[in-house]
Amino acid sequence: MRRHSPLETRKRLLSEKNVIWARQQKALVRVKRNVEDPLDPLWKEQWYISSTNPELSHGILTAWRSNRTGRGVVVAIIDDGLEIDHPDLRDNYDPKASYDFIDNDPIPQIHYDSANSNKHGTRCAGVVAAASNQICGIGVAFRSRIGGIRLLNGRVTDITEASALGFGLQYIHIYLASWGPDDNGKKMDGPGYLARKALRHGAIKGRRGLGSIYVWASGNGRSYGDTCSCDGFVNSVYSIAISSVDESGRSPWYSEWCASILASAFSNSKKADKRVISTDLHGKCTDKHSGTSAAASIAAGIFAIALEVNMNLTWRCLQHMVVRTSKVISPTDNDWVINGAGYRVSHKFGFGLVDAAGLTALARVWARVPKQHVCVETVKIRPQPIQTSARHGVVITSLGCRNSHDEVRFLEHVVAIISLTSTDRGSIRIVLTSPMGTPSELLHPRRNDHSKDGILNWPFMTTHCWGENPQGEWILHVRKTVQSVEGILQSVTLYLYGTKEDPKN
Ligand SMILES: [Ca+2]
Ligand SMILES: [Ca+2]
Ligand SMILES: [Ca+2]
Repeated sequence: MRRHSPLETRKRLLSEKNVIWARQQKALVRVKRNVEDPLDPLWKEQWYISSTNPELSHGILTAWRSNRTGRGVVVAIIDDGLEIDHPDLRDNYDPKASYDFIDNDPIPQIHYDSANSNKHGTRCAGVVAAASNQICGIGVAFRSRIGGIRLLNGRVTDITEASALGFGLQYIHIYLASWGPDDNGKKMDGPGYLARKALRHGAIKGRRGLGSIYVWASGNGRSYGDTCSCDGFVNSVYSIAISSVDESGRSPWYSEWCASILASAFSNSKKADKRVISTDLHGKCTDKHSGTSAAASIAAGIFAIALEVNMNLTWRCLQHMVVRTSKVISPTDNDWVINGAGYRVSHKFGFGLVDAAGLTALARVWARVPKQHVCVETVKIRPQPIQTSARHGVVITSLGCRNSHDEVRFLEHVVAIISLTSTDRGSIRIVLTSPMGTPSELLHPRRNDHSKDGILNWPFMTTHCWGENPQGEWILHVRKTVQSVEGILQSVTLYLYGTKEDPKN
């Protein structure tokens, strides 16, 4: 049989009365859009970026594939300084985002000593913004700009901390802070009067009213029995507290737990080969960055990527998006609960592993959240002895300030300001249960804390009621774990942050 040419075939087909269209099909060139593997020599060890297991991944490669790498976003590391001439940092170093609050000069260059004790800020910076080149590894947001705000390694006062937290509010987008009170499991400490004001001022006035983003490491003191609910920086509604997850999705031995953690990010575990790659002093690289500092640095890089997608996100938009998109890890861990708004949340992980792919997808379509309201419930309680069993919790009935201009129907953060006396503070446990039945452990017993100072107006914050309706009975259980300890619960005030309108996007 004679073969017809394609042209003849087409003509014959078109001559048939039932054929309206005919074309010869050709093979087209279509190339998969793979990200070229970075050339940085330590890239092959950057498991926390390159993981493609969908259940255990930050989704950073997905964001990179859509060309989101932090371009145009400025991140400042508030720490012990920065090796500003490090070959893997200098291209992204931004002097306008930098200041030295120890020596009061504009250059945050670290001070060297024989122990290399001031390497922390340089290591955090590399995780965020080490350049894409043939040196060390690559940062999560490798096209963001990085500043150093030198604060540690010297006498720090409230006014210095406040100045650092308020530096460059209209220029810097994200501040990364991986420090705080000693994680020895004894301290109950946080920002002083001025630093508290600075955090609030940054959230309200920073980024021309969109609000500065403060990313905070949750703390490394769990082996000392410490909890991040005793760290006032972590407890602040204006900071995003990040805890650690190891490569298998578990909470590592050092990572503190508390109800104010918003989300988590990868960091080291017991296995020596699973640490975080970064820049180190003297132009070197390190594969030993670790702890919740490394996790918070990864999160700050991911937030820089999200801001590149949408520079109009407010500080609250970003928190809502983290709640919405973070991934449940270790799903069988028995600390996860499903709150009244349907979110899974945990004292170890917050809402889960920060997801760059989810955040960038949501950032494209996100509509700004409604105005924030704060409904304050001042409770009249008779001072009452703290018992080992707390059959009678304190009941706080809230209408969510219904029909007032403070009305809250969709919660964001909840803060319980509590005062109590105790002959041994470390034996106190405090649990707040929301009207929709979600328990937040506001304080767990700490074996090293034998303070007799009690607790005076401490703001315990929980993220766990996010999205719930606050109307109904809140129940506060304060217990002691040791019979001989004496204590009296003196006062409780609830601050219910949220919106009257549904913030669903
Ligand atoms: Ca200096
Ligand atoms: Ca590099
Ligand atoms: Ca701590």
